[in-house]
Amino acid sequence: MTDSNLALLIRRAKMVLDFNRVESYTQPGPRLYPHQWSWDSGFIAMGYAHYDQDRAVNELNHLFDSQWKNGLLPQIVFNPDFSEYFPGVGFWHADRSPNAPLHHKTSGVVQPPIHATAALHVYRHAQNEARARKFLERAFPHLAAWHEYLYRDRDPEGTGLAYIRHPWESGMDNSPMWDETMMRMHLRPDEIPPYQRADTHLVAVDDRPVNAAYDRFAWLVQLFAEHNYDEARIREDCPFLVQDVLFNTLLCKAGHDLAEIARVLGEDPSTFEAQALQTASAINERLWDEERAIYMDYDIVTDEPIRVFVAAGFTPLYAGIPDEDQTRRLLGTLENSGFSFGAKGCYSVPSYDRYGYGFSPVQYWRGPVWVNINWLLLRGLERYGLDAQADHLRQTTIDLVREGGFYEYFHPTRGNGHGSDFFSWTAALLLDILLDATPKTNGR
Ligand code: 9WN
Repeated sequence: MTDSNLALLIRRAKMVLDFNRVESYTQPGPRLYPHQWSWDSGFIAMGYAHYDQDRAVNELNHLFDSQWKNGLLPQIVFNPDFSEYFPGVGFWHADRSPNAPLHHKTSGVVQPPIHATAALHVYRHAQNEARARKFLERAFPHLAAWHEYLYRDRDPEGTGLAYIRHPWESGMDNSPMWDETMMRMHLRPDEIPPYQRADTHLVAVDDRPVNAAYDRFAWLVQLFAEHNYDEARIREDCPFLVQDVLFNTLLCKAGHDLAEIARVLGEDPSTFEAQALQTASAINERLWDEERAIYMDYDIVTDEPIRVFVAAGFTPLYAGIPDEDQTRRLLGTLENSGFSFGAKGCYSVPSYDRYGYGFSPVQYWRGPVWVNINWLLLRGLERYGLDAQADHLRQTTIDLVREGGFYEYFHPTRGNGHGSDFFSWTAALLLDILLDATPKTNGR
Protein backbone atom coordinates (compact mmCIF):
# COMPACT_ATOMS: atom_id res chain seq x y z
CA MET A 1 0.00 0.00 0.00
CA THR A 2 1.35 3.43 -0.87
CA ASP A 3 1.60 6.04 1.87
CA SER A 4 -1.27 8.03 0.44
CA ASN A 5 -3.53 4.94 0.24
CA LEU A 6 -2.68 4.12 3.82
CA ALA A 7 -3.42 7.68 4.94
CA LEU A 8 -6.75 7.55 3.11
CA LEU A 9 -7.73 4.26 4.74
CA ILE A 10 -6.88 5.68 8.17
CA ARG A 11 -8.95 8.77 7.41
CA ARG A 12 -11.89 6.67 6.30
CA ALA A 13 -11.71 4.57 9.48
CA LYS A 14 -11.68 7.69 11.66
CA MET A 15 -14.65 9.06 9.72
CA VAL A 16 -16.68 5.93 10.53
CA LEU A 17 -16.01 6.45 14.24
CA ASP A 18 -16.80 10.17 13.97
CA PHE A 19 -20.05 9.35 12.23
CA ASN A 20 -21.12 6.87 14.94
CA ARG A 21 -20.14 8.92 17.95
CA VAL A 22 -22.96 10.34 20.07
CA GLU A 23 -22.13 12.34 23.20
CA SER A 24 -20.05 10.04 25.39
CA TYR A 25 -20.09 6.76 23.51
CA THR A 26 -19.91 5.31 20.02
CA GLN A 27 -22.73 3.39 18.37
CA PRO A 28 -21.57 0.02 16.97
CA GLY A 29 -23.38 0.82 13.73
CA PRO A 30 -25.77 3.52 12.63
CA ARG A 31 -29.47 2.56 12.79
CA LEU A 32 -29.03 -1.19 13.48
CA TYR A 33 -27.13 -0.66 16.76
CA PRO A 34 -27.94 2.78 18.18
CA HIS A 35 -27.12 2.10 21.86
CA GLN A 36 -23.83 1.40 23.62
CA TRP A 37 -22.64 -2.22 23.49
CA SER A 38 -20.18 -3.54 26.02
CA TRP A 39 -17.48 -5.40 24.10
CA ASP A 40 -17.87 -3.12 21.08
CA SER A 41 -16.85 -0.25 23.36
CA GLY A 42 -13.76 -2.21 24.44
CA PHE A 43 -12.64 -2.64 20.81
CA ILE A 44 -13.61 0.93 19.93
CA ALA A 45 -11.60 2.35 22.84
CA MET A 46 -8.55 0.45 21.60
CA GLY A 47 -8.86 2.17 18.23
CA TYR A 48 -9.36 5.63 19.75
CA ALA A 49 -6.37 5.05 22.03
CA HIS A 50 -4.09 5.65 19.03
CA TYR A 51 -5.28 9.19 18.35
CA ASP A 52 -7.87 10.48 20.82
CA GLN A 53 -7.25 9.72 24.47
CA ASP A 54 -10.36 11.58 25.68
CA ARG A 55 -12.70 9.59 23.52
CA ALA A 56 -11.04 6.31 24.51
CA VAL A 57 -11.41 7.14 28.18
CA ASN A 58 -15.01 8.41 27.85
CA GLU A 59 -16.05 5.33 25.92
CA LEU A 60 -15.09 3.03 28.79
CA ASN A 61 -16.17 5.39 31.57
CA HIS A 62 -19.65 5.67 30.11
CA LEU A 63 -19.97 1.90 30.26
CA PHE A 64 -18.54 1.68 33.78
CA ASP A 65 -21.12 4.26 34.94
CA SER A 66 -23.85 1.74 34.11
CA GLN A 67 -22.35 -1.14 36.05
CA TRP A 68 -24.78 -3.01 38.30
CA LYS A 69 -24.26 -3.10 42.07
CA ASN A 70 -23.30 -6.78 41.92
CA GLY A 71 -20.56 -5.98 39.39
CA LEU A 72 -22.44 -7.06 36.24
CA LEU A 73 -21.27 -4.96 33.30
CA PRO A 74 -24.27 -4.83 30.97
CA GLN A 75 -24.26 -5.83 27.31
CA ILE A 76 -26.28 -2.72 26.36
CA VAL A 77 -26.55 0.76 27.86
CA PHE A 78 -29.67 2.25 26.32
CA ASN A 79 -29.79 5.71 24.83
CA PRO A 80 -33.31 7.07 25.47
CA ASP A 81 -33.16 9.00 22.17
CA PHE A 82 -33.47 5.77 20.21
CA SER A 83 -36.40 3.42 20.68
CA GLU A 84 -36.26 1.31 17.54
CA TYR A 85 -34.00 -1.51 18.79
CA PHE A 86 -35.45 -4.83 19.98
CA PRO A 87 -35.33 -5.84 22.78
CA GLY A 88 -35.61 -2.41 24.33
CA VAL A 89 -35.77 -1.23 27.93
CA GLY A 90 -39.40 -2.31 28.41
CA PHE A 91 -38.68 -5.89 27.39
CA TRP A 92 -35.69 -6.38 29.68
CA HIS A 93 -37.31 -5.14 32.92
CA ALA A 94 -33.81 -4.79 34.36
CA ASP A 95 -35.29 -2.61 37.10
CA ARG A 96 -36.71 -5.76 38.67
CA SER A 97 -33.20 -6.45 39.91
CA PRO A 98 -32.15 -4.64 43.08
CA ASN A 99 -28.70 -4.39 41.49
CA ALA A 100 -29.60 -2.47 38.32
CA PRO A 101 -28.52 1.18 38.19
CA LEU A 102 -31.22 3.84 38.48
CA HIS A 103 -29.64 6.61 36.40
CA HIS A 104 -29.10 4.50 33.22
CA LYS A 105 -31.27 1.88 31.55
CA THR A 106 -29.48 -1.33 30.61
CA SER A 107 -30.06 -4.87 29.41
CA GLY A 108 -29.60 -7.73 31.87
CA VAL A 109 -26.96 -9.88 30.21
CA VAL A 110 -23.23 -9.37 29.69
CA GLN A 111 -20.71 -9.62 26.86
CA PRO A 112 -17.16 -11.01 26.69
CA PRO A 113 -14.87 -9.34 29.27
CA ILE A 114 -12.42 -7.43 27.09
CA HIS A 115 -12.55 -4.35 29.37
CA ALA A 116 -9.43 -4.64 31.53
CA THR A 117 -7.48 -5.38 28.36
CA ALA A 118 -8.96 -2.31 26.70
CA ALA A 119 -8.26 -0.13 29.76
CA LEU A 120 -4.61 -1.23 29.88
CA HIS A 121 -4.29 -0.64 26.14
CA VAL A 122 -5.66 2.90 26.57
CA TYR A 123 -3.21 3.53 29.40
CA ARG A 124 -0.23 2.23 27.43
CA HIS A 125 -1.01 4.36 24.38
CA ALA A 126 -1.75 7.53 26.33
CA GLN A 127 0.00 10.78 25.54
CA ASN A 128 -0.88 12.32 28.86
CA GLU A 129 0.47 9.94 31.49
CA ALA A 130 -1.04 11.72 34.49
CA ARG A 131 -4.55 11.72 33.03
CA ALA A 132 -4.18 8.12 31.97
CA ARG A 133 -3.24 7.14 35.49
CA LYS A 134 -6.32 8.93 36.83
CA PHE A 135 -8.41 6.98 34.35
CA LEU A 136 -6.90 3.71 35.58
CA GLU A 137 -7.55 4.68 39.18
CA ARG A 138 -11.21 5.29 38.34
CA ALA A 139 -11.50 2.14 36.20
CA PHE A 140 -9.82 -0.24 38.65
CA PRO A 141 -12.68 -0.73 41.17
CA HIS A 142 -15.16 -1.21 38.30
CA LEU A 143 -12.94 -3.82 36.68
CA ALA A 144 -12.27 -5.59 39.98
CA ALA A 145 -16.02 -5.73 40.70
CA TRP A 146 -16.71 -7.01 37.18
CA HIS A 147 -14.23 -9.86 37.49
CA GLU A 148 -15.46 -10.63 40.98
CA TYR A 149 -19.02 -10.92 39.65
CA LEU A 150 -17.91 -13.31 36.90
CA TYR A 151 -15.96 -15.60 39.21
CA ARG A 152 -18.58 -15.46 41.99
CA ASP A 153 -21.88 -15.62 40.09
CA ARG A 154 -20.87 -17.31 36.84
CA ASP A 155 -18.53 -19.89 38.33
CA PRO A 156 -20.11 -20.78 41.67
CA GLU A 157 -18.26 -24.12 41.79
CA GLY A 158 -14.88 -22.47 41.34
CA THR A 159 -13.92 -24.35 38.16
CA GLY A 160 -12.05 -21.37 36.71
CA LEU A 161 -14.54 -21.11 33.82
CA ALA A 162 -17.34 -18.54 33.81
CA TYR A 163 -20.58 -19.60 32.12
CA ILE A 164 -22.76 -17.55 29.82
CA ARG A 165 -26.56 -17.79 30.07
CA HIS A 166 -27.66 -16.36 26.72
CA PRO A 167 -26.20 -16.59 23.18
CA TRP A 168 -25.92 -12.78 23.21
CA GLU A 169 -23.44 -13.09 26.05
CA SER A 170 -20.99 -14.83 23.73
CA GLY A 171 -21.00 -11.88 21.32
CA MET A 172 -21.58 -14.54 18.61
CA ASP A 173 -25.36 -14.60 18.83
CA ASN A 174 -26.30 -16.88 16.02
CA SER A 175 -23.39 -19.29 16.02
CA PRO A 176 -24.14 -22.92 15.09
CA MET A 177 -22.64 -23.69 18.51
CA TRP A 178 -26.02 -22.87 20.05
CA ASP A 179 -28.22 -24.89 17.68
CA GLU A 180 -28.53 -28.03 19.78
CA THR A 181 -29.33 -26.10 22.94
CA MET A 182 -31.84 -23.94 21.10
CA MET A 183 -33.51 -27.07 19.72
CA ARG A 184 -33.94 -28.37 23.24
CA MET A 185 -35.89 -25.19 24.03
CA HIS A 186 -39.14 -26.47 22.61
CA LEU A 187 -41.64 -23.62 22.83
CA ARG A 188 -45.37 -23.68 22.26
CA PRO A 189 -46.67 -20.54 20.51
CA ASP A 190 -48.30 -19.32 23.74
CA GLU A 191 -44.95 -19.53 25.53
CA ILE A 192 -43.23 -17.15 23.11
CA PRO A 193 -43.41 -13.59 24.41
CA PRO A 194 -44.92 -11.13 21.92
CA TYR A 195 -42.28 -8.95 20.28
CA GLN A 196 -41.48 -7.03 17.12
CA ARG A 197 -38.05 -7.37 15.51
CA ALA A 198 -36.39 -4.17 14.29
CA ASP A 199 -33.22 -5.61 12.72
CA THR A 200 -34.78 -7.22 9.65
CA HIS A 201 -36.15 -3.87 8.43
CA LEU A 202 -32.67 -2.40 8.50
CA VAL A 203 -30.41 -5.02 6.88
CA ALA A 204 -30.96 -8.01 4.57
CA VAL A 205 -33.15 -10.66 6.22
CA ASP A 206 -30.78 -13.42 5.03
CA ASP A 207 -27.90 -11.84 6.94
CA ARG A 208 -29.72 -12.03 10.28
CA PRO A 209 -30.83 -14.82 12.66
CA VAL A 210 -34.06 -16.63 11.81
CA ASN A 211 -37.27 -15.94 13.77
CA ALA A 212 -37.10 -19.28 15.61
CA ALA A 213 -33.76 -18.16 17.09
CA TYR A 214 -35.20 -14.78 18.08
CA ASP A 215 -38.16 -16.53 19.79
CA ARG A 216 -35.65 -18.31 22.00
CA PHE A 217 -33.52 -15.20 22.57
CA ALA A 218 -36.69 -13.40 23.70
CA TRP A 219 -37.89 -16.33 25.83
CA LEU A 220 -34.59 -16.39 27.72
CA VAL A 221 -34.81 -12.66 28.41
CA GLN A 222 -38.31 -13.17 29.75
CA LEU A 223 -37.03 -15.96 32.02
CA PHE A 224 -34.35 -13.65 33.47
CA ALA A 225 -36.89 -10.88 34.09
CA GLU A 226 -39.31 -13.33 35.74
CA HIS A 227 -36.47 -14.39 38.03
CA ASN A 228 -35.73 -10.74 38.85
CA TYR A 229 -32.19 -11.28 37.56
CA ASP A 230 -31.37 -13.41 40.58
CA GLU A 231 -28.36 -15.41 39.38
CA ALA A 232 -28.91 -18.41 41.69
CA ARG A 233 -32.56 -18.79 40.59
CA ILE A 234 -31.68 -18.32 36.92
CA ARG A 235 -28.98 -20.98 37.22
CA GLU A 236 -31.60 -23.47 38.50
CA ASP A 237 -33.97 -22.99 35.56
CA CYS A 238 -31.99 -21.73 32.57
CA PRO A 239 -31.58 -24.32 29.77
CA PHE A 240 -28.67 -22.36 28.30
CA LEU A 241 -25.53 -22.45 30.48
CA VAL A 242 -22.32 -22.68 28.49
CA GLN A 243 -18.62 -22.33 29.25
CA ASP A 244 -17.53 -20.55 26.11
CA VAL A 245 -13.98 -20.62 24.74
CA LEU A 246 -13.82 -17.01 23.56
CA PHE A 247 -15.48 -15.60 26.68
CA ASN A 248 -13.08 -17.40 28.99
CA THR A 249 -10.06 -16.65 26.82
CA LEU A 250 -10.85 -12.95 27.11
CA LEU A 251 -11.46 -13.37 30.85
CA CYS A 252 -8.03 -14.97 31.22
CA LYS A 253 -6.29 -12.26 29.18
CA ALA A 254 -8.21 -9.54 31.05
CA GLY A 255 -7.22 -11.15 34.36
CA HIS A 256 -3.52 -10.83 33.50
CA ASP A 257 -4.14 -7.26 32.33
CA LEU A 258 -6.06 -6.39 35.49
CA ALA A 259 -3.15 -7.73 37.52
CA GLU A 260 -0.89 -5.42 35.51
CA ILE A 261 -3.22 -2.47 36.18
CA ALA A 262 -3.07 -3.33 39.89
CA ARG A 263 0.75 -3.29 39.73
CA VAL A 264 0.74 0.11 38.00
CA LEU A 265 -1.48 1.46 40.78
CA GLY A 266 0.45 -0.17 43.62
CA GLU A 267 -2.48 -2.49 44.41
CA ASP A 268 -2.27 -6.22 45.07
CA PRO A 269 -2.31 -8.15 41.74
CA SER A 270 -2.25 -11.67 43.23
CA THR A 271 -5.99 -12.49 43.08
CA PHE A 272 -6.29 -11.46 39.42
CA GLU A 273 -3.12 -13.29 38.46
CA ALA A 274 -4.26 -16.46 40.26
CA GLN A 275 -7.69 -16.30 38.60
CA ALA A 276 -6.14 -15.85 35.16
CA LEU A 277 -3.86 -18.84 35.66
CA GLN A 278 -6.73 -20.99 36.93
CA THR A 279 -8.86 -20.03 33.91
CA ALA A 280 -6.00 -20.83 31.52
CA SER A 281 -5.57 -24.32 33.03
CA ALA A 282 -9.31 -24.94 32.99
CA ILE A 283 -9.49 -23.95 29.31
CA ASN A 284 -6.79 -26.48 28.56
CA GLU A 285 -8.28 -29.18 30.71
CA ARG A 286 -11.94 -28.87 29.83
CA LEU A 287 -12.20 -27.05 26.51
CA TRP A 288 -9.27 -28.49 24.52
CA ASP A 289 -10.32 -31.32 22.22
CA GLU A 290 -7.24 -33.51 21.86
CA GLU A 291 -8.60 -35.56 18.99
CA ARG A 292 -9.89 -32.66 16.88
CA ALA A 293 -7.08 -30.26 17.85
CA ILE A 294 -9.25 -27.23 18.53
CA TYR A 295 -10.88 -25.65 21.61
CA MET A 296 -14.62 -26.25 22.01
CA ASP A 297 -17.37 -24.90 24.27
CA TYR A 298 -18.85 -26.94 27.10
CA ASP A 299 -22.57 -27.23 27.85
CA ILE A 300 -22.92 -27.48 31.63
CA VAL A 301 -26.62 -28.36 31.47
CA THR A 302 -25.99 -31.61 29.57
CA ASP A 303 -22.44 -31.92 30.89
CA GLU A 304 -21.05 -32.38 27.38
CA PRO A 305 -18.73 -30.56 24.99
CA ILE A 306 -20.34 -28.68 22.09
CA ARG A 307 -18.50 -30.28 19.18
CA VAL A 308 -18.80 -27.52 16.59
CA PHE A 309 -15.81 -26.07 14.74
CA VAL A 310 -15.83 -22.29 14.96
CA ALA A 311 -13.06 -19.73 14.46
CA ALA A 312 -13.35 -18.72 18.10
CA GLY A 313 -11.89 -22.17 18.88
CA PHE A 314 -8.46 -20.79 17.91
CA THR A 315 -8.61 -17.65 20.05
CA PRO A 316 -6.90 -19.11 23.16
CA LEU A 317 -3.73 -18.18 21.23
CA TYR A 318 -4.59 -14.57 22.11
CA ALA A 319 -4.16 -15.28 25.82
CA GLY A 320 -1.08 -17.49 25.39
CA ILE A 321 -3.01 -20.56 26.58
CA PRO A 322 -1.92 -23.38 24.20
CA ASP A 323 1.53 -24.92 24.67
CA GLU A 324 3.91 -25.54 21.77
CA ASP A 325 2.43 -28.85 20.75
CA GLN A 326 -1.16 -27.61 20.96
CA THR A 327 -0.21 -24.55 18.91
CA ARG A 328 1.32 -26.68 16.16
CA ARG A 329 -1.80 -28.84 16.08
CA LEU A 330 -4.15 -25.82 16.19
CA LEU A 331 -2.38 -24.39 13.16
CA GLY A 332 -2.83 -27.72 11.40
CA THR A 333 -6.58 -27.51 12.00
CA LEU A 334 -6.68 -23.88 10.86
CA GLU A 335 -4.89 -24.70 7.61
CA ASN A 336 -6.27 -28.14 6.76
CA SER A 337 -9.98 -27.81 7.45
CA GLY A 338 -12.87 -25.70 6.19
CA PHE A 339 -11.17 -22.63 7.71
CA SER A 340 -8.86 -22.80 4.63
CA PHE A 341 -6.24 -20.57 6.26
CA GLY A 342 -3.83 -19.26 3.64
CA ALA A 343 -5.60 -21.09 0.78
CA LYS A 344 -6.44 -19.28 -2.44
CA GLY A 345 -10.10 -18.42 -2.94
CA CYS A 346 -10.99 -17.99 0.73
CA TYR A 347 -10.56 -14.93 2.90
CA SER A 348 -9.31 -15.76 6.39
CA VAL A 349 -10.97 -16.58 8.72
CA PRO A 350 -14.53 -17.87 8.15
CA SER A 351 -16.35 -17.75 11.50
CA TYR A 352 -17.57 -21.34 10.99
CA ASP A 353 -15.92 -24.26 9.22
CA ARG A 354 -16.97 -24.13 5.56
CA TYR A 355 -17.60 -27.89 5.57
CA GLY A 356 -19.78 -27.65 8.67
CA TYR A 357 -23.48 -28.44 8.58
CA GLY A 358 -25.50 -25.26 8.14
CA PHE A 359 -22.55 -23.14 6.99
CA SER A 360 -23.69 -19.90 5.35
CA PRO A 361 -21.32 -17.34 3.81
CA VAL A 362 -23.68 -14.49 4.65
CA GLN A 363 -25.56 -15.41 7.79
CA TYR A 364 -24.70 -14.02 11.13
CA TRP A 365 -21.81 -15.92 12.79
CA ARG A 366 -22.45 -18.95 10.57
CA GLY A 367 -19.58 -18.43 8.15
CA PRO A 368 -18.78 -14.78 7.36
CA VAL A 369 -15.42 -13.28 8.35
CA TRP A 370 -15.48 -10.89 11.33
CA VAL A 371 -12.75 -8.33 11.93
CA ASN A 372 -12.75 -8.73 15.72
CA ILE A 373 -12.13 -12.48 15.51
CA ASN A 374 -9.37 -11.86 12.95
CA TRP A 375 -7.83 -9.24 15.22
CA LEU A 376 -7.78 -11.59 18.22
CA LEU A 377 -6.21 -14.34 16.12
CA LEU A 378 -3.71 -11.93 14.61
CA ARG A 379 -2.53 -10.79 18.03
CA GLY A 380 -2.39 -14.43 19.09
CA LEU A 381 -0.24 -15.45 16.11
CA GLU A 382 2.08 -12.50 16.74
CA ARG A 383 2.39 -13.48 20.37
CA TYR A 384 3.65 -16.94 19.37
CA GLY A 385 6.07 -15.46 16.82
CA LEU A 386 4.12 -17.03 13.91
CA ASP A 387 5.07 -14.18 11.64
CA ALA A 388 4.14 -15.62 8.24
CA GLN A 389 0.64 -16.55 9.41
CA ALA A 390 0.27 -13.19 11.17
CA ASP A 391 1.34 -11.31 8.02
CA HIS A 392 -1.21 -13.23 5.98
CA LEU A 393 -4.03 -12.46 8.41
CA ARG A 394 -3.05 -8.79 8.75
CA GLN A 395 -3.01 -8.37 4.97
CA THR A 396 -6.29 -10.24 4.43
CA THR A 397 -8.05 -8.12 7.03
CA ILE A 398 -6.76 -4.88 5.53
CA ASP A 399 -7.71 -6.02 2.00
CA LEU A 400 -11.20 -7.04 3.06
CA VAL A 401 -11.98 -3.66 4.59
CA ARG A 402 -10.20 -1.58 1.95
CA GLU A 403 -12.01 -3.37 -0.89
CA GLY A 404 -15.27 -4.37 0.80
CA GLY A 405 -15.91 -1.33 3.03
CA PHE A 406 -16.32 -0.93 6.79
CA TYR A 407 -18.90 -3.68 7.13
CA GLU A 408 -19.91 -5.74 10.11
CA TYR A 409 -18.91 -9.02 8.41
CA PHE A 410 -17.68 -10.29 5.06
CA HIS A 411 -18.44 -13.09 2.60
CA PRO A 412 -15.50 -15.50 2.97
CA THR A 413 -15.04 -16.22 -0.73
CA ARG A 414 -16.38 -13.10 -2.46
CA GLY A 415 -15.10 -10.61 0.08
CA ASN A 416 -18.12 -8.31 -0.08
CA GLY A 417 -19.59 -6.81 3.09
CA HIS A 418 -22.77 -7.79 4.94
CA GLY A 419 -24.77 -6.67 7.97
CA SER A 420 -24.29 -3.10 9.08
CA ASP A 421 -22.18 -0.72 6.99
CA PHE A 422 -20.09 1.85 8.87
CA PHE A 423 -19.41 -0.66 11.61
CA SER A 424 -17.40 0.82 14.45
CA TRP A 425 -15.22 -2.07 15.62
CA THR A 426 -14.24 -2.84 12.03
CA ALA A 427 -12.90 0.73 11.86
CA ALA A 428 -11.36 0.76 15.33
CA LEU A 429 -9.54 -2.56 15.02
CA LEU A 430 -8.35 -1.73 11.53
CA LEU A 431 -6.88 1.46 13.01
CA ASP A 432 -5.16 -0.60 15.68
CA ILE A 433 -3.68 -2.85 13.00
CA LEU A 434 -2.60 0.03 10.78
CA LEU A 435 -1.25 2.27 13.52
CA ASP A 436 0.44 -0.35 15.67
CA ALA A 437 3.75 -1.01 13.99
CA THR A 438 5.21 -3.14 16.77
CA PRO A 439 4.03 -6.74 16.90
CA LYS A 440 3.26 -7.80 20.45
CA THR A 441 5.59 -10.62 21.38
CA ASN A 442 5.98 -9.77 25.05
CA GLY A 443 3.84 -10.23 28.11
CA ARG A 444 3.10 -13.91 27.45
C1 9WN B 1 -27.12 -8.40 20.23
C2 9WN B 1 -23.36 -4.83 18.48
C3 9WN B 1 -23.62 -6.32 18.71
C4 9WN B 1 -22.31 -7.11 18.91
C5 9WN B 1 -22.53 -8.60 18.89
C6 9WN B 1 -23.26 -8.96 17.61
C7 9WN B 1 -24.58 -8.19 17.53
C8 9WN B 1 -26.64 -7.88 18.88
C9 9WN B 1 -27.72 -8.06 17.84
O1 9WN B 1 -24.32 -6.80 17.57
O2 9WN B 1 -25.44 -8.59 18.58
O3 9WN B 1 -26.14 -8.14 21.19
O4 9WN B 1 -28.71 -7.33 17.92
O5 9WN B 1 -27.59 -8.93 16.97
O6 9WN B 1 -23.47 -10.33 17.51
O7 9WN B 1 -21.30 -9.27 18.98
O8 9WN B 1 -21.74 -6.74 20.12
O9 9WN B 1 -22.40 -4.67 17.48
